[in-house]
Amino acid sequence: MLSKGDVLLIVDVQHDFLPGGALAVPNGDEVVPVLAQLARYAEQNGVPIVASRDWHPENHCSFTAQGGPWPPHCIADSEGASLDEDLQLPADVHIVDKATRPDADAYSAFEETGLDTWLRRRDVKRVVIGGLATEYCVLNTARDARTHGFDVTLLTDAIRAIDSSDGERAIDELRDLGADISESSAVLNDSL
Ligand code: VGL
Ligand code: ZN
Repeated sequence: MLSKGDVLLIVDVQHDFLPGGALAVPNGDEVVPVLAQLARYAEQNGVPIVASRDWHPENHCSFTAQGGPWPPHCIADSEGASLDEDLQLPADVHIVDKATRPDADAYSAFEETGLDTWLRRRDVKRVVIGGLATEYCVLNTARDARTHGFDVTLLTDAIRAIDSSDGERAIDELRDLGADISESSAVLNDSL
């Protein structure tokens, strides 16, 4: 279940990471209905929802033109950077934008976003995480959540990797860091 002390953190479910996007994650669209259901359930239970966005300037250092590893993606205010509408997030979702400066990349939603403070003010103890991509922004966000002292539940049916073996390694690392690795049904089912 989701209850007081929990937050639902949806990582980077943006058009550019979905099929047809500039940096599409294979089968990334499969997380959308799962996260939409979780968001509805969180809202019903008064559990806050945070959605992170990768939010780069046009000349970002992670882009190939600047010698970085990625094609241009998630350019601030572009269509590709917008959150997928099918998530149907409530109006009071807390949006966190990251990697907004040209000269630094940031894979974690905790990096220079004030997220830690925001969560502490709301007495959050556990961060329930899904989104894209498993071995980049999900991994770094979940790792930082553990470093900041939060319990972490990683939802295996609500994440997808760019590379499947890197994704498996990311899950193993988070398990070793004490994250609970579960399917969303374990969170949605009140009897568990
Ligand atoms: C991401 C690659 C580049 C992510 C962001 O959100 O996982 N991956 N920028
Ligand atoms: Zn990026």
